[in-house]
Amino acid sequence: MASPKDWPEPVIRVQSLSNMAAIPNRYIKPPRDRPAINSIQNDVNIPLIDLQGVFGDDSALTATILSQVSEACLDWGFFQVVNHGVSPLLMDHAREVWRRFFHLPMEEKQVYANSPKTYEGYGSRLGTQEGAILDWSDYYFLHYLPMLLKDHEKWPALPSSLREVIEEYGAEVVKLCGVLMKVLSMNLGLGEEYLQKAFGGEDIGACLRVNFYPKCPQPDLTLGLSSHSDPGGMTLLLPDDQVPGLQVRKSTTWVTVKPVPHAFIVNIGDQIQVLSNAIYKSVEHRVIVNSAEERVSLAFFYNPKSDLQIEPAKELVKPDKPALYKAMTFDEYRLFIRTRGPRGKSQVESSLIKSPKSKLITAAPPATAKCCTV
Ligand SMILES: O=C(O)CCC(=O)C(=O)O
Repeated sequence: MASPKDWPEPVIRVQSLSNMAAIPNRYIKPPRDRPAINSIQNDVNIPLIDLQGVFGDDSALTATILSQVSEACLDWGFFQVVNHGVSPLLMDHAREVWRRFFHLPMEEKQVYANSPKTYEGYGSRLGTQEGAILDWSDYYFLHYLPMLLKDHEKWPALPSSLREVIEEYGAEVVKLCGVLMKVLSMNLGLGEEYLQKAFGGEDIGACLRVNFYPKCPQPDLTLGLSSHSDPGGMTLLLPDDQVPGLQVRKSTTWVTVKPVPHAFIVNIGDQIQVLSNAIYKSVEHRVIVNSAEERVSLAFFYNPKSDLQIEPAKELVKPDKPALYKAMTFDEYRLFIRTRGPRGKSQVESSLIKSPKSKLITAAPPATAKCCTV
């Protein structure tokens, strides 16, 4: 399966549709996938963890933080972190510079129109299946690492500060990802550098997808981003500070995350599910939109080096817990989402990925879930 060179249909920018009275049929989801916005609970939360001092001199504090992260990974696969070391000012700048990019005239943005070959640039769909029902969002996708793939010429030249701000933002977020990888590795009982080494050491991959969700005249009929788990290793999301929209699946409910100011939302991706032999699981999430306000989010994906074989850590494979997944490179793995688009957890649960010996006890949760607001 190779990436096609072009989109199967002419690309329509969702931003150009946001003033219509009704959304085109292409964006109307089947009833089971629509956001059910009438059963909201305010008493559930994804965990919030203060990372201050995580690897400082106070070993009791380190142990407490590690245990909070461990619990969050096991219970939710999602958590928010504060006091994480990334400058709050830089976080605000990064989001605002991208918001300004999406408000540039269309001709400026079209210069960077992407293709499904690499997805780099300005895009409006994930997946290449002709006739697919689309999501209500545009995005910009770029490579931050490895150095070989980073190319400032493929990043927007306007606003004029964008390249510099994103360079600096990426460096700080990569540092934070390194800290979190160490925490996850230790919590799994592996050496503290284990996960980082398994990802390729210095040669890891990192990409940024900036999501732009325009106002939507009929938000009850569509989704900003369909349910999916992240194919990569770990994601650090900088959400919109004003507009909620991210929903995380918790068993049979959807929980709407209310972001804490200047927190990152961290989630486990499929590659860590594979490496941890499903001790940690990636979790489905999706985005709802609204008619009153646009929304901008920055998803920073921390991934294995793309041509390394990723498989369950030998240390986590036991006679009573065989390797649940086959070895596969991330290059091979991500072709699925790149061709089929976001499809819940169907990839990591599919027989293409699972090892024949596996008897995975986790069944995919039912397709419909109720809503909660966090
Ligand atoms: O916009 C969001 O809150 C989530 C984005 C996301 O899930 C993604 O980019 O994969």
